[in-house]
Amino acid sequence: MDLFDDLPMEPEAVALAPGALLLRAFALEEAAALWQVTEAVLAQVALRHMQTPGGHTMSVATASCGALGWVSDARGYRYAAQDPQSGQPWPAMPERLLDLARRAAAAAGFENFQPQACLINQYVPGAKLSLHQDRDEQDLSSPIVSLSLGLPAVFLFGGPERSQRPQRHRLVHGDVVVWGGPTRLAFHGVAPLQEGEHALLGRKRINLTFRRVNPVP
Ligand code: MD3
Ligand code: FE
Repeated sequence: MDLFDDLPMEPEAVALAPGALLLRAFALEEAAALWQVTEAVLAQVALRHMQTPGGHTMSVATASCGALGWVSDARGYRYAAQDPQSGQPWPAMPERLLDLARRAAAAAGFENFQPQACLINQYVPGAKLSLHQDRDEQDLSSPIVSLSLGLPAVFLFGGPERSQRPQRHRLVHGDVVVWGGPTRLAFHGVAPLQEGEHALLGRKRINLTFRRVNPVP
């Protein structure tokens, strides 16, 4: 139980590392509206537990919106224009989400961020994301913008080497992080989600990541 969860939070920017900026409470005032449009997306596309190339089933459930979506199966990780489960294009990225991602990127010094994919990760208590790098995008000059909604999580933030012991950072409802520059290829993950009940989302955490996949022409 967090005794301070109901107090209004001042937006605050914390540099986690060169190129990684935690914008605490950046989206807090509009979080309910952002969750509403996310739920509308999730009415159009199924969350699913992807298979990793190594044959494991992810504990995190995933879906995408935008021109491209992230897919993992026995063949590997990649971005695809269609949902392999439905054969249909992914739902459009809601303007409201795109606008949030663009404002956050700009606040971190990345003007004119043009994400092609929004990956939606759903965590229920116990779900985790093992340490990994995000290297399926060809455009490494654009940042990744992440928005946390619902239950808090402990984000693990390592270095360029998997062996480096990660820093731990608590991410809560309404927090936004912009990952760019030197940290774009850092190892990172999420510790197993703790049990809890969020006033708006219930017993889960949703993380949205906005990604540019192909270089901007
Ligand atoms: C740091 N998601 O989907 S978001 C992922 O909370 C992923 O669901 C986590 O890692 C989540 O790939 C973390 C924050 C994040 C996203 C991408 C990064 C941090 C990053 C790329 C490089 C370094
Ligand atoms: Fe990642």
